[in-house]
Amino acid sequence: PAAPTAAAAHHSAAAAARARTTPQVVPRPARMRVGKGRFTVTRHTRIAVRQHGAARAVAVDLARDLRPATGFRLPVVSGHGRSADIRLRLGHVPGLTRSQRAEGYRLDVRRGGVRLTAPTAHGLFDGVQTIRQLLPASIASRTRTVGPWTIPVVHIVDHPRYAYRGFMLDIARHFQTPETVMSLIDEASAYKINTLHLHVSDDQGFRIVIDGFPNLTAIGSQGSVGTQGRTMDPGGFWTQRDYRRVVAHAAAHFMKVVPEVDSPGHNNAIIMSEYGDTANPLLDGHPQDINCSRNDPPQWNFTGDVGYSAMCPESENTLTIYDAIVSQLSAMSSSRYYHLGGDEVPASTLSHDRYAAFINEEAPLVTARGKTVMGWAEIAGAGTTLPPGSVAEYWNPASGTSPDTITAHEAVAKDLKIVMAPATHAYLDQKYAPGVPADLGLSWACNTGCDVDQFYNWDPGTYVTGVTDQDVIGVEGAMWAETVHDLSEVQYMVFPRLIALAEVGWTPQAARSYADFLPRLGAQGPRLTLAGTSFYPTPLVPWA
Ligand code: TNX
Repeated sequence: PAAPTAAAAHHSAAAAARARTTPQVVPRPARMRVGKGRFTVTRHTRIAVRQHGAARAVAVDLARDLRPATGFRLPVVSGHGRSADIRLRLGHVPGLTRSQRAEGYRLDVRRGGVRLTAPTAHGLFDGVQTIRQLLPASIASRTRTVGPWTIPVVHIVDHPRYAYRGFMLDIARHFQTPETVMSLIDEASAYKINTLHLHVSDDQGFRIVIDGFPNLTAIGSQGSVGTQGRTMDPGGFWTQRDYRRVVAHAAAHFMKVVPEVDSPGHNNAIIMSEYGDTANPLLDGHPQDINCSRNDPPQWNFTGDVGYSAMCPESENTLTIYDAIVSQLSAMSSSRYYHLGGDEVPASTLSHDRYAAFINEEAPLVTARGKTVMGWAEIAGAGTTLPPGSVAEYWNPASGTSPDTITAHEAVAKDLKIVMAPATHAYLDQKYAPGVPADLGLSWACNTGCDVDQFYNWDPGTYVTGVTDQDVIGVEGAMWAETVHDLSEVQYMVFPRLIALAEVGWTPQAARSYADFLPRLGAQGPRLTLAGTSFYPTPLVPWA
């Protein structure tokens, strides 16, 4: 960690003073008016909730969040409650448009009590995250701490800018346990991130059991980046039960899970697993015909090389394998989207026509399972036919009118929607600064660094000229895992940058400013620390 500079220390004193007076909420609410005085949570405070089901579950979660630090009982009571309670209810919020109702909420904190209203349980959950941040940072402590547990008097009407606010995690390059992923769900959802995109397969490993294709995990999960020469990176896989547990944990945090098995490239692990699967009754006995990689026969490659592997679009076996993958993952996943990958297949590996043929074969497998096709932006290229409303994830750093923005233009021309994840503003695997951190991160998109300023200072709605805000459904931070091995390394790359992206995705552009953001981000430092979340203490931020 870099030593704080004198300027940062000075900022930090100023930030601490502001923190005592101004609410430090991230993402910044769309509308917030701060009044005088404070509400105090005491050992008599109750949480009242009018409705049953999902709304009540949110109330129970709030109580559970606040109990460790306060030591209060905070009983959850049903019904209207008393004015001195923290009262949650599903109900109409005037001033929210139709689309804003999905996650909008209204929070009224008075000296005498707290009232949270939302049209949906998801909105209540978002409002609860705001309440947690309005409490002192020590609320994040996992052991009993002294209060007072006050919430400033505020009136908030809030809703997200974009419906899709994603965090992508690559569990293929290095395996991560379900527990690690569930911790990240807890941490991301606290900043109102609502989608977990799981990249479950890549050249180095296939990570989820697929019924009928035991080799995918028996063979395909054994390695990871660096396996040769680094015996501490053993690989691993999830059972379908593990996957369902993660989906359920995400659902409890109002996050939807989008699975991705990359195709037709980035799949050497699938090829290595199935190429020799001649006895599999689901295949035709000649599964070697799936291999269109540069190597024939294929061979393991545990480096970070990309672009050499591809499955053959002409092979029935290829389709059989993908049909099983798509149908089983779709059935277990909560998002309406299924991500079929589609990135980085150079014409020297598979001609563009064959690439497009592959995408055109796989897309119907996805729609047949009731899912909307999502893929990296290359899926919009010449020759592909995708249903309107399919989603292209734009990852190229090119912006404005640059010729490299072609994939975004092709996507819009085909009536696709866009998730913005330009590498220079949304790639969580890139180094913060040259050589920082020394042992983690890549730098291909960020030679001069990609710190929170880069992650904050861009507008997804105008990033590519000709792609309008109407075309964009959201943003996503992508945590590729060539260099990270465990939860704490992942957290160090993810935080604090994902918090900046969370605000890019939530807060109206006109209500965002970097200067206003920095002290609010700084206020998250003690919260992350108390929660045991490792993060990069960038010198750009006046940490509280
Ligand atoms: C490019 S971006 C990739 C990934 C790598 C990443 C590393 C994209 C769709 N593909 O395969 O992990 O760069 O930063």
